[in-house]
Amino acid sequence: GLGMLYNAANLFIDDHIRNGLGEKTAIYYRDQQICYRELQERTNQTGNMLRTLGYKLEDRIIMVCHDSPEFIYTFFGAIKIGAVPIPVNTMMQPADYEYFLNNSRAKGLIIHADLWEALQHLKERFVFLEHVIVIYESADIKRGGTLDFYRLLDRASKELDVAPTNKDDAAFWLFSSGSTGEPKGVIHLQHDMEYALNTYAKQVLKITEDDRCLSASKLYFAYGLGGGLYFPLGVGASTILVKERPLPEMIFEAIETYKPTIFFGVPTLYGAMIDYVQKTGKQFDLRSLRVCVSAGEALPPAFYQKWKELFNVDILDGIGSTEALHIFISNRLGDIKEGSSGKVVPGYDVKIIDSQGMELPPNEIGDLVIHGDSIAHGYWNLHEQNKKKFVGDWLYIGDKYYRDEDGYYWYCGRSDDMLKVGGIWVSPIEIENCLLQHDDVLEAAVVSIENDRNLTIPKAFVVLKDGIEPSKEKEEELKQFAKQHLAHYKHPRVIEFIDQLPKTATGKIQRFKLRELLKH
Ligand code: 3SK
Repeated sequence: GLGMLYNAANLFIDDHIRNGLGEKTAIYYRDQQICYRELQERTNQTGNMLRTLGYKLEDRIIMVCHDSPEFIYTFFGAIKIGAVPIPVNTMMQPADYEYFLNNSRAKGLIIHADLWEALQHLKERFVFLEHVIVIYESADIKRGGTLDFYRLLDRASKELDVAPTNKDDAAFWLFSSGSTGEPKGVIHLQHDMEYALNTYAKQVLKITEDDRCLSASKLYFAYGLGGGLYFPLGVGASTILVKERPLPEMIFEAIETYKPTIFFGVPTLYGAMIDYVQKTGKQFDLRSLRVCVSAGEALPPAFYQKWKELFNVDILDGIGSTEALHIFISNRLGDIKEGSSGKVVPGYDVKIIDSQGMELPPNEIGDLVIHGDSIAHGYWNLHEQNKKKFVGDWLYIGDKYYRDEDGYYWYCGRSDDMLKVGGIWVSPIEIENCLLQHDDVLEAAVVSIENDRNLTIPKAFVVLKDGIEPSKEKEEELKQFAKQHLAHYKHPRVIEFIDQLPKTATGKIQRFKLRELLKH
């Protein structure tokens, strides 16, 4: 009656103990080395803690966690009891967490103490929330009205019976930013991580038990979740976790200290790391790396070349999506076409289609659609958007692409207005809404532009209210305002004042016209 049982926690943790890897280091974190046996025990304790609190199959738990061992205990502890963890971005504003909690109707929130500090005043607004479980570090001051993660964990059993899930049960969600400005809950199933592991990680990266992975992209992003969590754990390898924001110096230091073999970054970071070396003249030893990975946006060929010149290691550029879970088109070791996203990853099918859905021949630009078994079940509670995005077997990525005669894919821009900054989706509407809160702003429209290094940055066109004069000072003031009210990476780097915005008859802003304006 229960069908074929399948639970991702078995594959990514328990099987390694059965296979004799219990004492092997699974996680490097600061001065700690956590072996697979300890990882299993802590994961089991987390599952038991949640079960004792009443969590059952399908109960959702929002995780606002730094990249740390507790992230992994919580993620797999919840999955093992059939509950559904939802890791979210730790850089958001309080109102964003209110949205994540209420939209998902999560019963639980597991959160690091420093992040709870900024959020606790909104507690009354989290209408479905029953438990706040706070992860304290030694220096944190404890607060009342919440549960203490480690106090509960230490009381819980290290043995845990896995829930009777099957491969098509929901395992976890990730929130992906939407063009309406509202993030969408992407529901991933128990089998999705194994599929991405067996395709991209094993066949393109050729990951083995001997690898050590370091992901600068955080675990709450689909890209970081693979690189920093279920790729290494899927093959009994090790992951190196860094809690802090990924700045060049810190990443260089982490590579020299922990000696990863695979590094996952985004173009903006590769650019910043190259700059850092060129400006400071410092030298770093990155010889432990056998391959670097880039995703999030197209990697400028100059970065690939400079990185190779400085460190003698290749960067493999690829494209993935939160809905697809990980990378489905990628360059290969020994087969790199600079500037392209590479070729289709085994296990995925890709088509480039016109507006009628007809497949296009090589060198013609169209919409990218893909097929493969790591694709999400769908968006939570978004019936209309699901019909457009998940069409039969095909996932509409929302990017314009063409394929050359040799089978390499070339990125040509977004199909809609979303922008990707530093590899992270940003909705123009969110930035516009923020600017509109400023007393002097009448209208705003945001588009992406490329900076002098071909990286995407947000640019805002602003119409000022009557009587307010455009000036350099006003531009600076608006930028500061946006910085204060938005996650840092979202603020518009450039602001141009104009008299009016192009609009449709029904008053919708035509951002594509602004993009065209920029070309001339
Ligand atoms: O942005 C990407 O290319 C990507 C790669 C892997 C997983 C998820 C995403 C969004």
